[in-house]
Amino acid sequence: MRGCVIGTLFLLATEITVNGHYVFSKFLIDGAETPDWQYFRPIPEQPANPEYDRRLDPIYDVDSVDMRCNRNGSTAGYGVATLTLPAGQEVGFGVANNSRFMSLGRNGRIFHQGPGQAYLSRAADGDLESYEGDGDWFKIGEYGVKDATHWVLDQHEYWLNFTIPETTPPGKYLFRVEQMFLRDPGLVQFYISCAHVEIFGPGGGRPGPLVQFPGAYKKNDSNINIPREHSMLPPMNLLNPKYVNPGPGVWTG
Ligand SMILES: *[C@@H]1O[C@H](CO)[C@@H](O)[C@H](O)[C@H]1NC(C)=O
Ligand SMILES: *[C@@H]1O[C@H](CO)[C@@H](O)[C@H](O)[C@H]1NC(C)=O
Ligand SMILES: *[C@@H]1O[C@H](CO)[C@@H](O)[C@H](O)[C@H]1NC(C)=O
Ligand SMILES: *[C@@H]1O[C@H](CO)[C@@H](O)[C@H](O)[C@H]1NC(C)=O
Ligand SMILES: [Cu+2]
Repeated sequence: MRGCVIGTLFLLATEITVNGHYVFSKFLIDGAETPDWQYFRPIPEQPANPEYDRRLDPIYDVDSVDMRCNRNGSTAGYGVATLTLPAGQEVGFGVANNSRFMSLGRNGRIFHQGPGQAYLSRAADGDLESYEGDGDWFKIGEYGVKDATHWVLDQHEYWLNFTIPETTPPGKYLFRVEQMFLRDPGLVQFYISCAHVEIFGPGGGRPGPLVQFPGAYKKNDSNINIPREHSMLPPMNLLNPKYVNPGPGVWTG
């Protein structure tokens, strides 16, 4: 009997952990989904675990190089395909549908509500596969606060959408999506992925402000080191003071 109870508790705990995480791996372009990982830098499944896919784990350390493109992502560009996109295109970021956990019924969704943003960084020499993301990044969109108790990005959405600014200089870019679960100070979860895109269009814009990863965020920033009653749990108080997404302002082209 005791074993049974412990077993049940263990299963519950495991489910909560497994359920709550996700990883961005595909685009939605004009209603069509791209295959998981085709244009996204892979994340090592380390150590391999048949019960749980560790690629779903978020990044916690804002000072880590993994803030660029997830675990080992800055050097994971080899063999990743590049998606050609016109400036002005709207693009959705979606999370992997991990069939191993289908029974839990929440796969393919962005499980946590919270802030989200997207950044671009150009591969200066045009070689995206070897680009480590150590150059400049600019923000092209963000999802913030809707009202005192709601985020614009609600729980269990499928797609996080951004529009590539019309005057983005043509070229090859890392396209970085980032979504946050403001769980507790020091335990903020960052869901980050980088995709390879080539943008074409008239250009002419001067993107900015420019930031680097790591560096753009600090552990003690008020939008990262934030008490739960001002972020995720009642009374939330998202407007008092108003939550401001981390990083630079949005460049709209
Ligand atoms: C990821 O990077 C870490 C630290 O550099 C390294 O120890 C590890 O072997 C890498 N893992 C893979 C699968 O490349
Ligand atoms: C996820 O994959 C399973 C198995 O391939 C499929 O039945 C299901 O419809 C998919 N769900 C979504 C949201 O794509
Ligand atoms: C993103 O766009 C898709 C397709 O138009 C839509 O279904 C979805 O609700 C949008 N996501 C958000 C968070 O608004
Ligand atoms: C961050 O805040 C903690 C707690 O207030 C403090 O101990 C620490 O020195 C701060 N770190 C930095 C880098 O400011
Ligand atoms: Cu989670």
